[in-house]
Amino acid sequence: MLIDEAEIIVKAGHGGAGRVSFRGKKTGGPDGGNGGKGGDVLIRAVSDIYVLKQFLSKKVRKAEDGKNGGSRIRSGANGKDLILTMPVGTVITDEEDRESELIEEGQEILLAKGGLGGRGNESFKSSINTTPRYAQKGLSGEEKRLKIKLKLIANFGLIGLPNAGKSSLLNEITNANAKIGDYPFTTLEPNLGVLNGKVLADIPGLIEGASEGKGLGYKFLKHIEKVELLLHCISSESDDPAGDYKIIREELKKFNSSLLNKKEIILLTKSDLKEIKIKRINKKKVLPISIHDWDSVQALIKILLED
Ligand SMILES: Nc1nc2c(ncn2[C@@H]2O[C@H](COP(=O)(O)OP(=O)(O)OP(=O)(O)O)[C@@H](O)[C@H]2O)c(=O)[nH]1
Ligand SMILES: [Mg+2]
Repeated sequence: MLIDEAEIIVKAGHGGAGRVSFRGKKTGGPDGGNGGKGGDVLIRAVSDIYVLKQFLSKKVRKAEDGKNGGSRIRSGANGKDLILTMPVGTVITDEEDRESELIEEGQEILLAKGGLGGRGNESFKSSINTTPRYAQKGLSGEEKRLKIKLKLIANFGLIGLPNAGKSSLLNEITNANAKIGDYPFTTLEPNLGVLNGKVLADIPGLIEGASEGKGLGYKFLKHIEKVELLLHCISSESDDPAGDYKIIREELKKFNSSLLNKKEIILLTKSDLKEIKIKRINKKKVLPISIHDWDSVQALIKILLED
């Protein structure tokens, strides 16, 4: 399951306290060291779209506190930064509705700043006060409540009637693990998968009358409005593949006629089940494919990666 929304609390580390101490009794000078800085909380963008699932169970994340200062002017160690990974395409919104977005892999954004460490008594020594008996506490780290949303823009969109084999293909060529079933409307929400950094969206099957509210798929067409290429799946088992094709095109047109101008590949799926004689639909070449025919799957992958 793809987690594309989460609410989390991040806490940067508390600064360590400064120390009050003095050198051996006789010499007596102050030697308390400073506290270390608390760790920051950052995010780093990665290409794995599934990493947000870490926030299902761990919603509160905290960076390390700074260590307290020691005697003999030893500073406390700084707390370690906490680096959270989130996918490229994640939008983070804070409580003041300020947004930041992860745009490219490796990008880092500071979410919460660690608190400064307190100064130890040695640092307050002056000609006026040679034996200060005080030190500072460390400051607390920033704490933020954040909303996280993954806004994916798919490169390729799988469309077709229910049961055409869309989700099976998605699973075959990407890291997705979508539910498959030998009945219509197995897919209830869009599934996403990644093939060499390109995102493939699989939406619930469309049926005739989808634009009048029949079936499920219509409202999900928004997820494929921006794709570069449509993968139109038609089952080889169909008695009328060209008719199936027309039904879907008609619904696409009603949703947004510009969808008809997108590049598309017509896939005759489950080609292992029936010998295919059709060469073209709507004057476009069709590509027979079966998840049980490795060569046919590789041929599709090749086209997608060249695209
Ligand atoms: N023999 C064979 N069966 C396939 C192939 N691809 C899919 N199937 C079967 O066809 C059925 C439907 O597959 P799905 O991938 O769930 O179809 P879908 O288009 O995602 O269906 P919806 O989500 O309901 O729209 C399942 O029983 C699959 O096992 C194929 O290449 N060959
Ligand atoms: Mg499906």
